[in-house]
Amino acid sequence: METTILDIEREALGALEQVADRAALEEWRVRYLGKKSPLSQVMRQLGSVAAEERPRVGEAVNRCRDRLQTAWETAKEALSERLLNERLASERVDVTLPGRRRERGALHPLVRVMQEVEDIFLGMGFTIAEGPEVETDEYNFEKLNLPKDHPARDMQDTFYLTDALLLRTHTSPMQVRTMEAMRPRVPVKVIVPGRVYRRDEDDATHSHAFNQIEGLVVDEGIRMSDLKGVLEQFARAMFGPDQAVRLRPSFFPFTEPSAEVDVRCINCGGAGCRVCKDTGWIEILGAGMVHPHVLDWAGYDHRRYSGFAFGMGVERIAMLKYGIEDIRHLYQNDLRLLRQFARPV
Ligand code: FA5
Repeated sequence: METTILDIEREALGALEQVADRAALEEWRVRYLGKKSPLSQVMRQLGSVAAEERPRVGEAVNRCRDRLQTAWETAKEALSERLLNERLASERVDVTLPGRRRERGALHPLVRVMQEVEDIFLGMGFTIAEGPEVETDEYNFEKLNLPKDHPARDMQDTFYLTDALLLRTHTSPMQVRTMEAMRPRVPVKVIVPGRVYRRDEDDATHSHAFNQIEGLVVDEGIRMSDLKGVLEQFARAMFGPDQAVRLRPSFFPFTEPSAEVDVRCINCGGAGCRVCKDTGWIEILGAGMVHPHVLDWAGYDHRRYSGFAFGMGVERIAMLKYGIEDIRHLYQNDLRLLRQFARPV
């Protein structure tokens, strides 16, 4: 009987050495320490052992069970430690590994220029408004003194959705919308950035979809010299402190008098070059004093109030500022162009 116990112990300890994971360990425990284990069977047979032998055999079984129990506990701890070490090793972070480089985005040059223009006008006390790109004929033309069949409409032929709805050809409808929303309060002092559309043939300086920034100031006593002063201030902030500005007489049905505004050619400084077509000047915007009709229709009596307005092409400003010779470069998303502007946002 006692040799059987020793065999059981040897076999159990041998099997314990083979245990490699928690499931096997549990299996081992059930098999050698459970109710149906060989040791329990020996205990059950104790009745058939001679009475004087019984205490010794019983004791031997108990000692054997104690040793197996201790061996199991030791194995369990060793296994836990091994599994933990394996996990630590497999999940170790190698801090010497170089990090993954993140591609850094940048503002598109047009967005950058828009923000610069906005900042300059915010600094002069303007607020920013936005208007709809799908506009009514009424606001895009009629309320701007451009009745149906007015020949000046041809200068801004566009994409019509219905007879009365179109993609706006300029941001000027927002002059009217802003005044209607503000009346009778003054001063009105707002800029309006936004996308506009025209049936222009695309070429180096024209696009069928482009961006404008409208400006409008209405108050008592606003004069042409205020317009010139604001635009000079803008040109110097945008292009440099010595930048000169020139107003050329022009025509817009919604301003009277009207002007086109040129800046001294950034490329040649006024000497004459290909960029300025040898004139020494480059046009950046249209402007003028708000026409009395437009003021009256929008709810500001022209006998009391006056105002100026301007509308600049954002692409043209960006091209001038950054020496981009073809407007189409701004829309093609060629990374070689965009990377040049990849300063941190
Ligand atoms: C206008 O759009 C007037 N609404 C401007 C205005 C506002 C006048 C307020 C008076 C008072 P014009 O069509 O000239 O004007 O366009 C204004 C500017 O938009 C131009 O100076 C030019 O910089 C830009 N521009 C015009 N057409 C295009 C085009 N097809 N592609 C890119 N830029 C353009």
